Amino acid sequence: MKLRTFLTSAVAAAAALAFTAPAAIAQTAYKSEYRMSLVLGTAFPWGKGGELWANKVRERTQGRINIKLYPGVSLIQGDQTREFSALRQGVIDMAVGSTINWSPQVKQLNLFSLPFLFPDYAAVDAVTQGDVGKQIFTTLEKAGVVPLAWGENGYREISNSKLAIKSPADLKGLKIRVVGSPLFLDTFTALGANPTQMSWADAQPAFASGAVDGQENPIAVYQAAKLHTVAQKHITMWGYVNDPLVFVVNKDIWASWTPADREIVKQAAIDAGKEEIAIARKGMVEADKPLLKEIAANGVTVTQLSAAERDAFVKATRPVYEKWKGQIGADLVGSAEKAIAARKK
Ligand code: X2X
Repeated sequence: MKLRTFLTSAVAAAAALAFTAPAAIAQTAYKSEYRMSLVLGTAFPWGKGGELWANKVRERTQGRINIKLYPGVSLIQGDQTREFSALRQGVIDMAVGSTINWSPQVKQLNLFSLPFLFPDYAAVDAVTQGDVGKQIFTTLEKAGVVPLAWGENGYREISNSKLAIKSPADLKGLKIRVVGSPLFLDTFTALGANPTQMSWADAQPAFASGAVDGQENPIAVYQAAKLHTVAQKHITMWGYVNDPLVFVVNKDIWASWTPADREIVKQAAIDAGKEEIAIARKGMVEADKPLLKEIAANGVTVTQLSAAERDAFVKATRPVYEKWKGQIGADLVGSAEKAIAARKK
C-alpha cells in the first residue's frame, strides 16, 4: 500500500471511529435501574399498566433493563403538572402519563380535555389508534420525549358531597377540585361551578375536610381511592372527558439502548397498553356495568342523565370548546372530529 493511500484510509478509519464511538459507548452504558413515574399506583388500572410494562421489559431483556415504579409522581414531589418537564430533563427516565398533566407543556394534548368530544369508547379508539394519535406522537417527539403506546385512565365522571347533579344549575357555586390545566377552569366556570386547581395528593384530604365539594375522575379511580369514604356520595355519569395515558421514554435513555432493546421496550409498551385499557374499562363496558353496582352498594347515588339533560351540559360548555379548538389547532381538532364521525360503532 502506498503511504498516501495508507494515510488516507487511516484518517478515514479514525474519523469513522470518532463518529460511531460515542453512540456505541452510550449504547452499552445501561443504568442498573430506570425510574418510571406514575400518578396512580398499582391499586389502579394506571399503575397496573406501568407494572405490566416494567415486568414485560425485564423478562424480555433478561434483566438488562430493570425498571422501578415511582407512583404518586414522587420523583417530582407529587407535582403532577411538572412531570413532562422532568421527563424531558431526565429527572424521570420513563412514564405512563396523563395527557391532562402534560397539556400545560404540550398544548395539542388539550384535545382530549375538550368537553364532550368523545361520545363513546369507539370514538376514543378512533382518535388514539388512528392518524390523529400518530400526529400527537409526532408532536410529543418534537417536544422532546419518545412516545410508544396509548393507555387509558378512563371517562371522567363528576362526584360531590352535596347533591345529585342533573343540570348545570346544580353545579352552581360548588367548589370542584380540578387538575392544574387551564381548560378545566374554563369548563367548570362556564358551568357555574367554582373550580380550584389542586394536585391529586392534596385533593383527597381536601375532600375529607370538606374544603372542596367535588371532583372529576374515572369511576375506576373513584372506587380504588374509596372516594365514598371522603364524603363523595353523589356521582353523575356525564362522560364529559376521556383521559388517555401515554407510555413514554426520555430521549437520551432511549438513545442509550441498542436497537433490539428499543424494539423490546416499544412492543412491551404496546402490549401493556392494550392490557391496561381493558383493565381500565372493566366493569364499565359490560351491559350491566358491574362497577356502578358495586359503587351504588356503598350507598352512593349514581345519576344517569337523559339525552336532553346531558345536552344542557354540552350546550353550556360549547363556548369553551370553540375557544380551545382555536388554541389547540383547528386542523387537529377537525381531524379528530372527522375520525369520530367515521368511527365503527
Ligand atoms: O389528578 C387526577 O385527577 C388524576 C389522578 O386523574 C390525574 O393524574 C389526571
